[in-house]
Amino acid sequence: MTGDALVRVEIDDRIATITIDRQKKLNALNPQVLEELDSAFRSVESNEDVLGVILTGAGEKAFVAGADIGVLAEMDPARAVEISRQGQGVLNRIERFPKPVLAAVGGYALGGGCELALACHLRLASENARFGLPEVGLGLIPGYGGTVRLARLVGLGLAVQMTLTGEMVDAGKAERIGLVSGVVPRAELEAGAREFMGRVIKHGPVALRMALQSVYHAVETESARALDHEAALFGLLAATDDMREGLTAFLEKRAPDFQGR
Ligand code: DAK
Repeated sequence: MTGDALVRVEIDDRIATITIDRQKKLNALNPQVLEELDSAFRSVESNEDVLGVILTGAGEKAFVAGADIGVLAEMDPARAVEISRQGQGVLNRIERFPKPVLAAVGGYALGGGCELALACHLRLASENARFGLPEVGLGLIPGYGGTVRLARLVGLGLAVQMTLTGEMVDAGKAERIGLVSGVVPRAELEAGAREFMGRVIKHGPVALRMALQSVYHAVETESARALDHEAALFGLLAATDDMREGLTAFLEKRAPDFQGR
């Protein structure tokens, strides 16, 4: 690896914040950023102290303004396949991450940056956030899952509209169409993301992991098989201390104390 790190990880009160910090290029995704993102998520996955992850971009202007256009401009077909594999690998790791991942979007989330936010389980935007898939204007199509994940979230009509026009959607519209869960002033994004994640990770970690597994498995599977899978996960949960603790705590009218097993 050459130069300074472009991704940093901070852990505080059981939440890991992963920050992409390449501000002079609006946090655009180059191979170094993708490699560091991958190792950041790997390290957080194996850290038992971490219950949830906030992914964000440094600076006031951008979450991530896309894949690095300079890198894309130089790729030949073989390099395009490499770039594609690397990016898809990172985004798939995030989507399948066993702990909740929230994108805190403070500014532009364009192209690969929008796709990165889409790969996260939850999204919170600041008022200056802008989402868009401008790839067709560059003679490209979204290559990190945007043509798949956007339609799942906002429906086919809006996804096709955003993909074909390449136009940006502001934070208010993003909330109305279900692209983000909420919008807060830029100065409150970090605190808002932590508060949101706090409302998630107070729950049983095993239940959260299995809920994510079930929901994401279901969107790719026909209903009968998805229901079988959900039932199997439910059976596994019945063997956990957390499930017993959650049910007992309710009956005893106290807060549960989940241990993650
Ligand atoms: N890549 C590289 N540099 C970028 C960049 C990007 N995506 N976005 C911004 N920058 C750089 C600018 O070039 C500028 O650098 P300097 O000229 O100062 O060196 C710096 O960041 C500040 O940007 P601006 O001066 O342009 O700032 P403005 O406020 O005027 O404009 C903007 C902000 C976000 C509207 C504008 O920067 C912009 O339009 N940026 C490009 C947005 C974009 O088109 N994003 C989509 C990129 S395409 C694939 C997988 C994935 C993809 C493709 C293939 N395969 C699997 C093969 C994904 C493709 C994309 O994401």
